[in-house]
Amino acid sequence: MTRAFITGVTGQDGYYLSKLLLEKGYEVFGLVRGQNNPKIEFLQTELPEVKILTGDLMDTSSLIRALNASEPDEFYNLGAISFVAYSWENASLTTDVTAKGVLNALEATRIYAGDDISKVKFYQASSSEMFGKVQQVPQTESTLLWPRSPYGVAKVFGHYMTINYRESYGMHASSGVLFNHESPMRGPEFVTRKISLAVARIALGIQDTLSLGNLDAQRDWGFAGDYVDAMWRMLQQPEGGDYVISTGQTHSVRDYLEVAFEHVGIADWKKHVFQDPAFLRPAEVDLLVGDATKARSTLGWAPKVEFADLVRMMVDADLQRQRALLG
Ligand code: NAP
Ligand code: G4F
Repeated sequence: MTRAFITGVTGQDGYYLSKLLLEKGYEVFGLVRGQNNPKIEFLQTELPEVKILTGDLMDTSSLIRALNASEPDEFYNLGAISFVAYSWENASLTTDVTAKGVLNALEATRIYAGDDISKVKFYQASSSEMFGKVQQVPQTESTLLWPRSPYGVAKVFGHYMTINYRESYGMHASSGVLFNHESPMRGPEFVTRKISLAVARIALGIQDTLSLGNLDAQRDWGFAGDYVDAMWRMLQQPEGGDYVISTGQTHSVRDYLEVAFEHVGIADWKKHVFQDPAFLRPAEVDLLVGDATKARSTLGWAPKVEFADLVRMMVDADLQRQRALLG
């Protein structure tokens, strides 16, 4: 049985990746932080086969202990402070977890592997946010990085540290430069889920308005279920590498609103949506669109879910949850 160890197992991607690996017959171990993390209950209900280990990316010894306990063949480092807006207010904490946490994870892996560095393959969750003020459209593995947020800067550190461990120690370490990917499991702080939740509640008459920031920002949005498959494929390659994972299509926040409201039969959505400067960012990433040619040719990976279907999937899931709450 192949064994996988996942940090960030309580997050969106942790859920889909665990599900995928369990379906493939893996034994899955997940790191959970905190002494009474409320997300454990959800994980134990939805994916009871996942074996929970406690620890924190800021505590290297906890990572070494977790690796010794799980003895993984594959290590997926998904844990991070991942909300960009939060990272300006909490830049130091974001750096400790999202940047230094990667070094801790790599170093724990090196110590765990001892003389046999080939015994574990490592995946780092890098991000299109690293492209920031984009220097090339579309963005590829070799596009110059120009991060625009403390989160983006932290991810650049983790990205280069992963490459450095590959080059310095011969570690099978891969960095997935993933563009935005969403699902019904997305946290409600992110714009897609914030909208799908509000649209469901507006359609059911529970809520009337929705406050947002920049409606013109453009993102290359894909489905999280498709993207975790790319992570797994990277670790099945003979050597580690860096891969852009994206759909190649970009849409604005406005486009997302259009499709979401249309799906519930509301044509005049503008009367429900207001712009609130509180949701504007000190520096914005205006346009992200990726070129996943390398992933297509080397990994045989391609996204399956299209933008409009993704939006409808998210609105339908929130309608179902809100109806269940109404009883
Ligand atoms: P997410 O839902 O925000 O999940 C983040 C996970 O990190 C949670 O399980 C969280 O645990 C954990 N975490 C936070 N601080 C930690 C710490 N100090 N030690 C250990 N774990 C900690 O994020 P996601 O959307 O699944 O994304 C997964 C990874 O991919 C992240 O690294 C993210 O930055 C990166 N990424 C995401 C996207 C995207 O569009 N989703 C795109 C590119 C890259 P709690 O549940 O306890 O908070
Ligand atoms: O949904 P968002 O918060 O995602 P963002 O900042 O692109 O970050 C996500 O994707 C990254 C990959 O590029 C990941 F690395 C990162 O961990 C995270 O998963 O915001 C998307 C866009 C932004 O331009 C933002 O300014 O939507 C705009 N937006 C407009 N109004 C809003 C809002 N974003 C949020 N969260 N809330 C709003 O009210």
